Amino acid sequence: MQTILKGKSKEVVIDTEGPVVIIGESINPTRRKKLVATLKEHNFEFVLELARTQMEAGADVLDVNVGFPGVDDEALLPETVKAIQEAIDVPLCLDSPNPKAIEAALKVAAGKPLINSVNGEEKSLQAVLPIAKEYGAAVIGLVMDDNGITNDPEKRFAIAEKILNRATSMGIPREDVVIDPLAMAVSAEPSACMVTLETIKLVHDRLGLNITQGASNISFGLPNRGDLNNAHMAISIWNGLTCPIANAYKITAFVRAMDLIRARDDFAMRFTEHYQNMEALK
Ligand code: THG
Repeated sequence: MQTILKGKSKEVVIDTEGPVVIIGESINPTRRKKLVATLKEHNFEFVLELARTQMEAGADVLDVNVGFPGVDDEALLPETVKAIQEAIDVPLCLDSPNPKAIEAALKVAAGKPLINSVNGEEKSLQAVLPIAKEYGAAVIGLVMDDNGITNDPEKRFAIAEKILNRATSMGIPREDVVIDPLAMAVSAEPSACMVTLETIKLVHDRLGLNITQGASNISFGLPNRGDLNNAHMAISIWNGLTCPIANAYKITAFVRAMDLIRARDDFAMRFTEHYQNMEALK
């Protein structure tokens, strides 16, 4: 299954049979005071710096989230999208809980973006899927619904299937639905990782869709987050995760290793190239 995203001209293929695609996470105001301060001034220099750093470090797609208290994201998200795509040819992942902000961004976005996100709630399905259809965008489906978040992988799977069926019934191609199994803090819920890993397996085996997840959510509140994230990432990829939302700076070397081990990087070309790129940047 191939989900094809596009920037101005650059095409990125998320392929269930191919190497891992990295959706760079760093354009997100969480813990980034400078990003909030510069966005408030409509100064996009720092956004571009974050974007370029993610690309150099191996990101294929950039997640763009400009959510902070008091923001008018219906104005700021499209402005930010324009600023990035005028400078960099990259497909974007438009990250907002506000369907109006997503639509405003789709109006100005180049190519074919990925909407982040829709979920199984009736209100969300009705607001977001028609927009995805109208603009020809791909969409991430979060496996939660009007009953909230369940810890039963079969129930999470059922929500993924519901989102897929609603999307295809509206004419959205099935390959343009990417499922997020909802990675959450294992410090708060002992079964958090197991539920997510099992959900990935069910979605991969029964639906064959591409799968994303926040790569650092599970380690929230714990020390040594890198090792924990990587252990979870290895099993996630093995079970069918294809396009994590992650800090490329921290994850690329690891996913290149996973691709090499899984025979998705002949003669270690990409593994070696990444190492050389990082040496050159030192
Ligand atoms: N699923 C989907 N979308 C998402 C998430 C998800 N979007 C937001 C988030 N989760 C993924 N994006 C980020 C962006 C920034 C940070 C984490 C996730 C972040 N994390 C560090 C921290 O938590 O302290 C700080 C910086 C760092 O270590 O690099 O900044 O799950 N569909």
